[in-house]
Amino acid sequence: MASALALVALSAPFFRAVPLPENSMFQRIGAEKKHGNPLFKGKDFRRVSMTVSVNVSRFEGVTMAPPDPILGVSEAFRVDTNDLKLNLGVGAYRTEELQPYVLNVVKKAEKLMLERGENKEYLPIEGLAAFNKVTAELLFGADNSVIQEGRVATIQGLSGTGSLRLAAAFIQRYFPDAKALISSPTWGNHKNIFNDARVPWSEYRYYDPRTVGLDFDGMVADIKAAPDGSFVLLHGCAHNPTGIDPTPEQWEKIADVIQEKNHIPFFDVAYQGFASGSLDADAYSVRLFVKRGFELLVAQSYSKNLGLYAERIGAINVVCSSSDAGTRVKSQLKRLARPMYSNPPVHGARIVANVVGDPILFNEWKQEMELMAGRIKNVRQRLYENLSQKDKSGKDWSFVLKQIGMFSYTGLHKAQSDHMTDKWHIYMTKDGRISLAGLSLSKCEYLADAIIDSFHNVD
Ligand code: KET
Repeated sequence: MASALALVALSAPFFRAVPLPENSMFQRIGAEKKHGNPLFKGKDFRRVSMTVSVNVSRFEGVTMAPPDPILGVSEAFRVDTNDLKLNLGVGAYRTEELQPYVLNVVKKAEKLMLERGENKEYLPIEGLAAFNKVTAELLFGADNSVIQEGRVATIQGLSGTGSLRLAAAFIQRYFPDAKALISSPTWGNHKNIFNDARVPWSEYRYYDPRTVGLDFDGMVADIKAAPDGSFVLLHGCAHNPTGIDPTPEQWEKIADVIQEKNHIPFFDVAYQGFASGSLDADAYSVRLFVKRGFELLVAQSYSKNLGLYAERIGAINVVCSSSDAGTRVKSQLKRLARPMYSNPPVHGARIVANVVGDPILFNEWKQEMELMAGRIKNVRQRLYENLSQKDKSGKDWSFVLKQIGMFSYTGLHKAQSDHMTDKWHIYMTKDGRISLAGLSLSKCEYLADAIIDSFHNVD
């Protein structure tokens, strides 16, 4: 058992028999007392502290946490020394050379920021005003009546995750009897977020393995069966992990049933611009619900579309039926944020405000995003061609082309996904998801061989 240092407080009488070394903590404390340190004045100073070596950790009861199903994959990838290794676990964009990519518009915005010599003062609890303004406009459209009428409560969050977590805390506090509904499957962290915020959740059907498509009837039936007034978590676009989105007609029907049940839509928008390459097209679902008059929540992230993963920049927007309600909601979101992280970081917020708020940089961003989305579409196409040419079994791989966004949901089960890693050094999540953003054209053939082998040879 590892020995550890522990700080223990013990009563002085226990130490009578132990000779104190010169200069020990006790002697110094005693000396201070003798000379009348004002801190100890008038106190019976019988309890003292010392550092002792013990064999049993105070944290003995802490068990080992399992690795995170997504971020843990990157950790495992890092320690693999095989040259063929490929990280298709986390949804992070790489260049054709499989290197991380910092967008040119981000570099330009940072240069501007440096030239202006902006300070590092605390932001207000709700974040940078210029960021909050442009982020809501980007999402809803600047001319949307909810913005004009001041009905959106927007506060800067710690990227998508932090914004979702803050919204979950808000739900727990103001709707303690409400339940969240999440798709089956969904991004793994949604469950953690609601669990930690103590919001009960259940799943609605979403993915149909038989068609490798949307189980629309199941989805509608489950949303209908949920208790009235539930929060329905919806992926705004590029559903993670399946890459399958409802059609515009299906979105209308989903809105019908949510309205009928008095549920509250809660959108997670982590891929605006990444699904289709167009910021407006990818905001379709959110804007449709807003147009239909719903009060709703939207968490936003700039990790993927601006490549600001480590800056932790995003927002939570709550659309309310009146500006008065919006003001009150915002005040409560701030109240929740203050004891959690006090106020958000400024750097990423300034980058977004500069890029989205400047017409020239904004246009350059759109072009860069089209390039990124285009590269993903190219590898998707190439992977499909390699799979269909190489697999002689007649299996239909066309679902790869139908899915959108960063990911492909291969249909490989856990043992097959393990085989992908163990034999082929291809790192992916155990639900069979691969991030095409981490794939290059030159690696498609290797990946196709690995998928075909794992699919046909592992039960
Ligand atoms: N929502 C969804 C649907 C999502 O896929 C992610 C990230 C996030 C929110 C949060 O991202 P943030 O960086 O907090 O803004 N997904 C990728 C990374 C991760 O798991 O953290 C992923 O699925 O690989």
